[in-house]
Amino acid sequence: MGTMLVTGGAGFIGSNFVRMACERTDDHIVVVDKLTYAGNTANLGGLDVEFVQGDIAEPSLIDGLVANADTVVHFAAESHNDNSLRDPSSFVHSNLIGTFTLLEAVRKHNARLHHISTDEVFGDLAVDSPERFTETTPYNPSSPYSATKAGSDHLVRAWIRSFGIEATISNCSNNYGPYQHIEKFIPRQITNLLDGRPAKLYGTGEQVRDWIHVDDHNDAVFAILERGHIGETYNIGADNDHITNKRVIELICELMDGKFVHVADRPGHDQRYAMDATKLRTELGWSPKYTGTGVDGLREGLAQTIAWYRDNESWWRGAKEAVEKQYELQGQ
Ligand code: NAD
Ligand code: TDX
Repeated sequence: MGTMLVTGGAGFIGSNFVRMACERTDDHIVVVDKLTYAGNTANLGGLDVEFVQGDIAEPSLIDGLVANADTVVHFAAESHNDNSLRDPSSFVHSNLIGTFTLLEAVRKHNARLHHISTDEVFGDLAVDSPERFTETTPYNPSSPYSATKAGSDHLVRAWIRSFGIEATISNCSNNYGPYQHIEKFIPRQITNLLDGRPAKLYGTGEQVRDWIHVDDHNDAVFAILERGHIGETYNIGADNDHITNKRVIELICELMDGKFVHVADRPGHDQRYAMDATKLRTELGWSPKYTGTGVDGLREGLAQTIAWYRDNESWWRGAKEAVEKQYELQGQ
């Protein structure tokens, strides 16, 4: 039995990861999370983990936690593009300074690190492009969010090459599932419809996101932790790269018997993300559980996610008015 330190483990993907880790490993799990607006200890309710509230950019705190860890899984980040367009400073702090601080502790204490990143580091593709991002696609980020995530990936690679730290990186496409903050596309629409508001589609909605269920993402992270090669990067995606935002919102409206309206587009809106996860599938034998063809790749996972938000109104209710007020100011 070892000790696993999970940064950002009170957020959406991190808390789903911790829930999976409690089932899959005997490790003692320590979660460090700053509890920004996006972190919530209720996400870890009922789980047997040690929780430490703190900032990953705080060197003395992180040094002490990493000194006692065998493995570090690094989810902590500012994660919302729209927020990064309003105020990028917390993105530079958490995503760049935070990752740097963690890397220095990992280097000093020889811990095994897995760094969680995103498909957005590659920039975007044209909506009608048949291309997908591979692990060797050049970085070309668009927003302050994706630029700071790209920078954090570069830092991890530099620490692998220059200092020989034992690290892996994964770049995943858009996640959905339970415990996702209601500022994000899918839970925003579900909670709008539950509230009797219309769903809100940015611009024409022709953009494409390569949606993956959060459990499939985290299952891939486990595959990398267990069988991944040190120093390597793995793309994670579930081959849903043909479903437009409009089609997703139509499906949510169909499942919930609701309507949507068009609102102001996001400035600099990335058009299409598409991940080629061949390396992960062939080298590590991973495959997603939530699959299907066309929009059916999303139907089952969306129905489950809608049921979760319907059953857990107390989890999201408190944040709803303020989130919608902010979007309203942006014409969204
Ligand atoms: P989230 O915003 O729901 O959670 C982030 C968590 O990190 C929160 O609990 C927050 O309190 C914590 N945090 C932020 N800054 C911190 C700091 N300085 N110190 C300690 N804790 C801090 O985000 P998420 O959607 O769960 O994303 C998790 C990771 O996965 C991020 O690195 C993100 O870039 C990456 N990712 C997300 C997606 C997606 O679709 N959501 C896709 C690919 C990759
Ligand atoms: O109300 C909305 N209406 C809408 O049409 C919102 C909030 C979004 N959108 C559009 C914008 C995007 O094209 O939906 C798409 C998805 O938007 P987000 O949920 O904000 O995700 P995105 O910007 O694609 O980034 C997500 O995936 C990659 C995560 O938030 C990132 O953390 C991850 O790295």
